[in-house]
Amino acid sequence: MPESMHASSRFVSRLTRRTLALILAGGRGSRLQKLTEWRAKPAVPFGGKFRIIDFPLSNCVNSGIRQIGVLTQYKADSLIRHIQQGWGFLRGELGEFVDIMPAQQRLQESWYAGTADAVYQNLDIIRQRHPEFILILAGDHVYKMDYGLMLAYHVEKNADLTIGCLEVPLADARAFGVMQMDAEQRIQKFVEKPSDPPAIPHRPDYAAASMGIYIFNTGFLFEQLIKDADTPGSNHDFGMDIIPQVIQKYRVFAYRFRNAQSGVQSYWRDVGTVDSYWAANMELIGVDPELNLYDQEWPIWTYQAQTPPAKFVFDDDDRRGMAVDSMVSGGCIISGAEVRHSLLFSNVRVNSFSHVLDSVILPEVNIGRHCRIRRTVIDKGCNIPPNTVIGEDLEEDRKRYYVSPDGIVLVTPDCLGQQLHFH
Ligand code: ADQ
Ligand code: ADP
Repeated sequence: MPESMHASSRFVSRLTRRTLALILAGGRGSRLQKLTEWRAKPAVPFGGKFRIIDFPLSNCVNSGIRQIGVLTQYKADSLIRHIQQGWGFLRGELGEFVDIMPAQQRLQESWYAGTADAVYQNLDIIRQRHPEFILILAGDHVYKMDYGLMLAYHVEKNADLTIGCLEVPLADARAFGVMQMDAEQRIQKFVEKPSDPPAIPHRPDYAAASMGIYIFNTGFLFEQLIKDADTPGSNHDFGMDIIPQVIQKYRVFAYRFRNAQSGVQSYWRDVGTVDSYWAANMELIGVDPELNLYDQEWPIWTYQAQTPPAKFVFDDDDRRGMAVDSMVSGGCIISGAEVRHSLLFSNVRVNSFSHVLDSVILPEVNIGRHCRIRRTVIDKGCNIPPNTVIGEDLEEDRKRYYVSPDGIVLVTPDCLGQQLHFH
């Protein structure tokens, strides 16, 4: 490594060590329908053996940020369990931790009002950690990002606040905070979820959207939160209240999320709907997906259940159990059945004469004999009775299951009249 690179990685690691990451993991994500009826969106399983929150958590650890708070609220049971089981490997004696920060720490009657309130309610705990920078992240986005580069940029710009920014098609921009910057990337205007989003100059079909990723200097953040808490009528939300308030007076910069080497925008997905959830999982099966889970330089850490290898069985009549063009996790048994272009999470069983195509099957699902399942997401623990056909006649499916605008069927235990499943 050349001397200058040594110096710059030392510089970055000094910054990451002085950073506390706060992951906002409280939102409900109701557009995921029944996948988030009983669990917070960050706890939704993703990619065969992960949960969505493993992505921001892994980004922190891989970036050298090992002081992390997870702010929970809505249906946090499975989220908390997952973090306790899977993320205990950080070394407390080295000052590393993942703290779970539930709502109602400050003896207030209310749960977190908005994202800023979620942080405000934990001010005392945060203060005790003495961070110099606070990195605020959403717990429900799937992406890989080196936050160290963003921190270096924040310091270089001498910024009070830096916001991660992504170019999105203008047509989608209404779902985001949208910003306008000057030539130095200093933000001049910021509107949360505008009805008429402004395009990027010279790129009329794109807007500069906030990724909901913020780096604040700690003192500056505290001042703003305390001010906001006393502001009548505030929603106590970063995008709606805090950011629009500070851009005129302070140094607020956009950090453009691009692949540092190629200049190409990097992978980032908000798997907020059943369609986008299905599509993002399906993408992983491709030959060269944008999100490479096999990248040893940027491992995605998770809770590893103890499972035996996946097994493919020829049944008694010599029918082949097989999966092609698919990802199959540990503990699965495909016996005399055919799985094509599908993603199977851990401990799934597919029994003889059944066909599974273009589907995402969450852990512990059992698919009985003679089933045909196509373009379907099946929630954890479902027991699909023999002879079930899903995804062929959507009108029929709509009577029992949720069918998305793109025609993806979502099957949850209650649709099958089944006992809900606890672990
Ligand atoms: P949204 O994603 O619409 O926009 P929000 O619903 O507030 O904003 O969620 C942000 C994150 O905070 C999510 O991870 C959510 O789970 C979590 N969260 C929400 N309320 C919470 C609470 N009270 N306690 C704890 N966690 C909570 C935001 C920004 C936009 C930006 C998009 C990018 O406001 O400006 O463009 O993210 O996705
Ligand atoms: P996860 O699937 O996130 O690990 P659990 O193991 O707690 O969460 O739940 C598994 C299944 O049980 C989910 O499909 C969910 O629908 C259901 N479930 C979870 N918690 C409850 C609850 N409190 N009441 C009813 N059903 C629940």
